[in-house]
Amino acid sequence: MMLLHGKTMLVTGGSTGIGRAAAIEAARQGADVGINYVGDDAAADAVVAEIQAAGRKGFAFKADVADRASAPAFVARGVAELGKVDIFVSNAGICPFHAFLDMPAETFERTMDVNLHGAFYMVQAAANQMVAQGGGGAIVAVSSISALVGGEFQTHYTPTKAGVHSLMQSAAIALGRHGIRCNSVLPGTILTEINRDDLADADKRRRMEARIPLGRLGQPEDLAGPIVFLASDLARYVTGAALLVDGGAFVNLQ
Ligand code: NAD
Ligand code: RM4
Repeated sequence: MMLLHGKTMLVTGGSTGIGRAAAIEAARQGADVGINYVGDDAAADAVVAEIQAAGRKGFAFKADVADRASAPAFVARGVAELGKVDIFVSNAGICPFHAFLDMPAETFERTMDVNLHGAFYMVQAAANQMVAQGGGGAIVAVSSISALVGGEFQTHYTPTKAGVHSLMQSAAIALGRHGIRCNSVLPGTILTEINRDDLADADKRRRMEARIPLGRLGQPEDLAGPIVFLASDLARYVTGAALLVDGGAFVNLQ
């Protein structure tokens, strides 16, 4: 059984990491998929090629989610290419690790603009399209375990992830009457570009691994199943929920 047969999905930050894995799995599960990204065009083209190899339609849309105009533009492109928007995955994010006391204002504000403001406008644009279509929909935001716990070098980042988690809770209420479900996934530490430098510190990496009951850091593909599940009709009565996908790290106090 294909969980997303006949559906269309848009995902921000779909060229690498978690967004890439979600886009490819969604295509394997029967969805046509459009990705948004910044940076490396070849990486985005490769994801589109994998979507097409799964027999689905795919396209890539290069735009900075911090630019408010990118949100209606991405959704309009999705409608033009795929006909409708059934599923929206708000995933694009950055984490430029930095100490708190001398955090440059630009670093704080850029992180807020991309991770939180970008998510807000993207989700709002997708929701308006879903309401206009009239057939409901599913929105999944990639929040983080960092919505629930802090990080010494993440004082700019963790509030954005708490904000995204909260955005899904409030949007679930605002959009329930339209049959649009809103949920978040809370990944633990997943090996991607976002933390490649941070985890190059062998001591820190060992410390992170030691906290995880399942005994390893995550891979982007570990998020694909949970995102597809929340997007699918199997989760038809799930809204306003947050799913930790962290190998058990959060609950491991002692
Ligand atoms: P990644 O760096 O591999 O992927 C980031 C993606 O977002 C890329 O496709 C990139 O092009 C895109 N992107 C970055 N800035 C953008 C912008 N301004 N506009 C549009 N696209 C932009 O990292 P990842 O780990 O896959 O991160 C994806 C999401 O997962 C982020 O929101 C991150 O906070 C979240 N997350 C990651 C982890 C982890 O440990 N890797 C844990 C919890 C949550
Ligand atoms: C996550 C979590 C991880 C970190 C990434 C960048 O939300 O905090 O530990 O590596 O962000």
